[in-house]
Amino acid sequence: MKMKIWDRRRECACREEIDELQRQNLARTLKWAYDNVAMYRRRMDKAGFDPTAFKGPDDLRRLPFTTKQDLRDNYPFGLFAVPKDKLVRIHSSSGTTGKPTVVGYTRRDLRTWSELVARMVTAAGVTHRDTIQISFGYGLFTGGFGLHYGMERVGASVIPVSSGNTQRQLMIMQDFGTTALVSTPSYAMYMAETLAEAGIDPAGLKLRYGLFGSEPWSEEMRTELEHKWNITATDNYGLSEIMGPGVSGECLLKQGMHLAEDHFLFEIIDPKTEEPLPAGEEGELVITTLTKEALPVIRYRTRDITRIITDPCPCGRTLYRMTRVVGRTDDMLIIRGVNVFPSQVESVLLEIEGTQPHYQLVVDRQGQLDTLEVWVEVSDNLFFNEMKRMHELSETIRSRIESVLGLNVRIKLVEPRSLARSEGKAKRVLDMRKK
Ligand code: DLL
Repeated sequence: MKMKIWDRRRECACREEIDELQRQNLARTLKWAYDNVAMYRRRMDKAGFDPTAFKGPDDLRRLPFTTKQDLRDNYPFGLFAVPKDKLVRIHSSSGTTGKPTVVGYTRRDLRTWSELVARMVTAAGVTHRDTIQISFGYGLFTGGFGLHYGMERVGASVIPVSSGNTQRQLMIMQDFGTTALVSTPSYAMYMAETLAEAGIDPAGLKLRYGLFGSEPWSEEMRTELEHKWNITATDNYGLSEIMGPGVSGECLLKQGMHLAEDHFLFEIIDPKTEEPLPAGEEGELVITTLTKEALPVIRYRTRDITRIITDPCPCGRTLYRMTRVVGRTDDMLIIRGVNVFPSQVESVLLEIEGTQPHYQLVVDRQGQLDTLEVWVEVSDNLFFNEMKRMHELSETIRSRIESVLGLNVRIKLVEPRSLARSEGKAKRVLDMRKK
């Protein structure tokens, strides 16, 4: 397979070059943050850290982490390193609890962002000949605009359809000849279902690629989406506090997401002890920005659980990769002492015939113990079929989850199309304990 590389010089740089670039930019960022952001100056002074004497990434470990709470505490612009007149864009997280987190970009930051998204989408197969349907929300969320400008940078024809109005999405896809769909995997699944209901054969569409991200999804979900849409689907990752989409993304070999190591420094820590973990171990991803002007961020705790792959990728890119994110530490469920992420349950469910990729996890508490009930939609034909097969299916799911995840859960099979569909990030967990 011949694959285009957007920025060969950077993406295929040798390790020494990347290390040196990181060291230089890290030194600059630490000084920049010290000189321009009161919180970082205070923290570095307290740690006895002199940014001008900085030697290399190992020194960084003496600095405390930055958290989402720090951004909230400095709401809205307290962590910005530039005066407001240097900002050319402001985004923000949805902020379902408390104040949202606000992020800003200078003109140069926006240029870097488009460049990194261009790199990421090129790795996922997109070229200037493609027609891109961006079904991420446009607005304060970084998904819509982030992908938009990166795709334009590549020279692709961008359709900024935004999320929602699923019927119209399909009409546009057919009439405009969309070749790549950009959305969350859960919304792509919902669209695929609407497609099937409308009796449209995906083989008749021009669609070739799906670039999915912004929420955890399993390898089994990828297989479903590729099959339902007749496409190649890749995963891409990012977060607004660091930049937005474009922090990492898969190439067409689909074996982990190449990290933009020339613009960010990645560490993996044990989320409990907060100690750095050796290369290759699974833990929480911590990111330091290396070139951001408006909002430099030092050792940001993403809460995302992943692993860094240092083996060379056959695509030729030398940038390290991260594995699919299993979930956020905040979304990890602890059920009778077993730690589990919704995406792990998803993997098991989707391997079982008769179930649909629509499910919800309901967590409750009985006495001191948390309980988990898995609601899963069954296929049309099965639902209207006899009870006996329903019981069998329910028992198959229960025992598979028990043997794979070591978790004893209750299964509730529900009618096709009865669970809520998502047009953005899916809400997989319904937590009754908080009610
Ligand atoms: O979701 C940025 C983005 C937009 C990435 C579009 C990719 C595509 P936030 O809304 O700030 O930003 O949410 C960031 O979403 O910390 C992860 O928990 C989760 N997340 C993002 N991408 C992935 C992914 C955008 N590929 C949070 N797999 C992150 C799993 C993801 N989780």
